[in-house]
Amino acid sequence: MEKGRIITGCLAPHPPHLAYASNPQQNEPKASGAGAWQPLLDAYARLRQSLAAHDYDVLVVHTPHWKTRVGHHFLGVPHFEGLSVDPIFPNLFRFHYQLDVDVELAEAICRQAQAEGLVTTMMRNPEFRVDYGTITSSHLVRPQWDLPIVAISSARTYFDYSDEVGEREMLALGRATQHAIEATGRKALLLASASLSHRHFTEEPEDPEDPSFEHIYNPNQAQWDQHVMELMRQGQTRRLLEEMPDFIAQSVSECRDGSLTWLLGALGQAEIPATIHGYGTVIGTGNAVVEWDLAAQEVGA
Ligand code: 2X7
Ligand code: FE2
Repeated sequence: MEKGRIITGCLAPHPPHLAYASNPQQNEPKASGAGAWQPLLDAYARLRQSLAAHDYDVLVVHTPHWKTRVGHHFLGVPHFEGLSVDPIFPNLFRFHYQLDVDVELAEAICRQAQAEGLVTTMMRNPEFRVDYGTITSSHLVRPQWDLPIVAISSARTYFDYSDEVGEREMLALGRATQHAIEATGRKALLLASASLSHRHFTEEPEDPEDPSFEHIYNPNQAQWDQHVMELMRQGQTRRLLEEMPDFIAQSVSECRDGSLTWLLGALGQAEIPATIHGYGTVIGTGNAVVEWDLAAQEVGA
C-alpha cells in the first residue's frame, strides 16, 4: 500500500447562516439572498475551485459543536442520516443529512491517539445526530456529499484544565491524525471547523438576512483576526501556536475548542504560507476561509 498523505488543510468555519444562504435542497428554511454573508460564500467558492485541482478520498473534520465530556470521540458507524438542527438558529438550519463515514480511518486515528496518551472513544450509536459544525463545513467545502468523512469531537480539556493543556492535547491529536492517514494510505482533506473571534450579538434582527445589522461585534477582537491571518499568510505557524492562548483568551475565539491547533498539528506545524480565501462576519463573529496546500508545496519542492 502506498503511504497516505494529507493533501490540503483548511480552516472552514461553520456559521449555519452560510448553509442557509446557499439554499441547499437538504435545508428546510430558504433564504432570499446572501446579503452581508456574500464575501464568505465567495471565499468558499474560491476554496472549492482550488480544491477541484486535487484528488482526495476522505474529509476529516474536527468540530466544536460535538462537545464530549470525557476525551476525544470519533463517529464509528458507516452511515448516518437524520435531521440536524442548530439549537440557537433553528430558523436557519434544519438540515436533512445523509453521510458515509470512513470507519477504518476513524478507528486508526482513535488507536493512534490512544498511543499518544489521549482518552478516546468510538461513537457507535447509529441514531446519533451529527452536529451542525461537521455538516456545515463539509457541505460548504464539498456539497456533493460523495466522499466519506471522519468527524472528531471537541474534548473539554481547555475548559477543565487550561488552554495550554488543551493546546498540547490537540497537537498530539493532530500528530495521531497525520500518522493514521499515512498508515492507512488515505489521501485526506482536513477541515478545522471554527470561527476566529467569536463574540457575537445576543439578539437576532427580525429579518436574519438584514445586511444593515451585520458587522463585527468587537473591533479589538477583529484586530486579532487580522494579525492571526497575517501570520497564516506568512507561514509563521510556530508563532501562531505560541500566541494561540493569548488569541483565544483575548478574542474569545472558537479556536478554544481545539480545531485549528489540531489542524496545524496534523500539518506537522509546517511553516508554509496559507491562502486566505476570504474573511467576513456572521452575527458579529470573525470568520476566515483558509487553505494550506500541502500538495502544491510538494510539487514546488
Ligand atoms: O456556531 C456558530 C459560529 N461559530 C459562528 C457564528 C454564528 C453561529 O454559529
Ligand atoms: Fe460555532
